[in-house]
Amino acid sequence: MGSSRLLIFFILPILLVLDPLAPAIADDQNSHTLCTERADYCWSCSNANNTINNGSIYKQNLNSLLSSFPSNAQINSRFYNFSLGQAPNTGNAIAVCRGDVALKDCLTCFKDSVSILLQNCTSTNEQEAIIWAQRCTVRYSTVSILGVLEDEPVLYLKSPRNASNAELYNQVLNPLFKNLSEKATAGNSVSKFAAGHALVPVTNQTIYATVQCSPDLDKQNCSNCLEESISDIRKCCVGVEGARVLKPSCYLRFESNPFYEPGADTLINLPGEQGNNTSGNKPSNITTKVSPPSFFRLVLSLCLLSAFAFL
Ligand SMILES: *[C@@H]1O[C@H](CO)[C@@H](O)[C@H](O)[C@H]1NC(C)=O
Ligand SMILES: *[C@@H]1O[C@H](CO)[C@@H](O)[C@H](O)[C@H]1NC(C)=O
Ligand SMILES: *[C@@H]1O[C@H](CO)[C@@H](O)[C@H](O)[C@H]1NC(C)=O
Ligand SMILES: *[C@@H]1O[C@H](CO)[C@@H](O)[C@H](O)[C@H]1NC(C)=O
Ligand SMILES: *[C@@H]1O[C@H](CO)[C@@H](O)[C@H](O)[C@H]1NC(C)=O
Ligand SMILES: *[C@@H]1O[C@H](CO)[C@@H](O)[C@H](O)[C@H]1NC(C)=O
Ligand SMILES: *[C@@H]1O[C@H](CO)[C@@H](O)[C@H](O)[C@H]1NC(C)=O
Ligand SMILES: *[C@@H]1O[C@H](CO)[C@@H](O)[C@H](O)[C@H]1NC(C)=O
Ligand SMILES: *[C@@H]1O[C@H](CO)[C@@H](O)[C@H](O)[C@H]1NC(C)=O
Ligand SMILES: *[C@@H]1O[C@H](CO)[C@@H](O)[C@H](O)[C@H]1NC(C)=O
Ligand SMILES: CC(=O)N[C@H]1CO[C@H](CO)[C@@H](O)[C@@H]1O
Repeated sequence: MGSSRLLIFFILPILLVLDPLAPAIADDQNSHTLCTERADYCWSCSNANNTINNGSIYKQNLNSLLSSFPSNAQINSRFYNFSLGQAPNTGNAIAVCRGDVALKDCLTCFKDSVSILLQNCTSTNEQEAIIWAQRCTVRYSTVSILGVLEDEPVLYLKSPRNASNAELYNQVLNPLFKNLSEKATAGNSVSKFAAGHALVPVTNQTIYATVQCSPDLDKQNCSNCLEESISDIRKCCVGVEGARVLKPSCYLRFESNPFYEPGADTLINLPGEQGNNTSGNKPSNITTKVSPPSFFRLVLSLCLLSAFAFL
């Protein structure tokens, strides 16, 4: 119930073009999304004028919650959920590390992410926030978020570089992500992650990709979240060499260079007909239509270096 109310403030699909020529940062009245250079960290804080709870008590709970975690205590998992305080002022948080990242690096990522949230989402009106780091995700809310499918806000990050043969490139993306999604979805309650690469026929390019669900999601919701994100690529990111679709419950990413730990890599052999352009996935014709305006309430660009960031 509370969550549907909060949803109002979180319906913002956002497109970030990693474009050095577009030095604009946009804000919405109800939430704002910002990225660091090279999009190592992107975060979104909601800005609801709160009537549900006592903002200052909630903020106190949240600050204690986030400050106490991650502690120097042993870190033995890539997934944490924690809550503090009494309803309706409870702070609920979830932290998920990318499935291939070493535990000690997860701790660093959690710490850095929490620090950015504490410094950047400071208003007592801010009831929910999420930060997507390259190696982990941390989010919090007044309402319980554990096991709940949440696909907003959405953030699309695009490489400024075009794929050299967009049609062939796109033909590979779909089956590659389908394969990885099945693997991630079949994961367990602490990890739903998959990484792998596939070869683009003829051009001999390699596409590296990862998918991940928040591991508290059940199989069906994980699958739904990823499926929708895969189809989002057609709306946001066709024809480019790399992109990320970032949501609270799941995310995916592809690049023309490896960006995950080598140990997590697998070669994904796509169905045999991939090289035959007469059958299988037809390339779509929307390669040049980058952002259908009706779909985005907000389009923003960042002043970022032209190189897409890897790790
Ligand atoms: C929030 O609501 C209060 C009372 O309803 C109002 O006085 C205040 O101006 C509002 N603040 C913002 C930022 O809208
Ligand atoms: C919130 O709690 C603080 C501390 O208990 C109190 O001073 C303040 O008046 C409360 N605010 C509202 C809007 O209830
Ligand atoms: C969430 O945290 C609670 C309290 O620490 C714990 O008991 C529970 O098992 C956790 N749930 C998951 C899915 O990790
Ligand atoms: C998926 O998530 C929704 C809430 O987000 C929850 O009600 C539902 O039980 C979950 N599972 C399935 C299979 O839909
Ligand atoms: C394709 O790429 C592989 C490794 O990236 C390389 O060994 C091979 O020679 C390339 N083949 C062609 C035809 O370019
Ligand atoms: C994914 O690809 C791997 C390697 O090519 C293959 O063994 C596996 O069966 C595929 N999984 C699915 C669900 O297609
Ligand atoms: C690809 O097409 C050729 C002829 O165009 C056919 O001989 C071959 O069997 C096809 N390969 C697959 C995997 O369908
Ligand atoms: C796809 O078809 C075109 C012409 O229709 C041909 O030039 C090209 O080599 C084919 N590609 C593959 C991978 O078979
Ligand atoms: C795709 O584009 C090509 C040329 O740009 C055109 O001939 C073809 O009819 C288009 N296909 C569809 C389904 O729109
Ligand atoms: C990439 O492709 C789009 C549309 O096809 C074009 O507008 C843009 O200039 C291209 N960018 C580069 C860097 O080639
Ligand atoms: C926009 C903004 O407030 N950015 C700040 C976020 O927090 C970092 C420190 O973690 C500051 O350096 C930024 O200025």
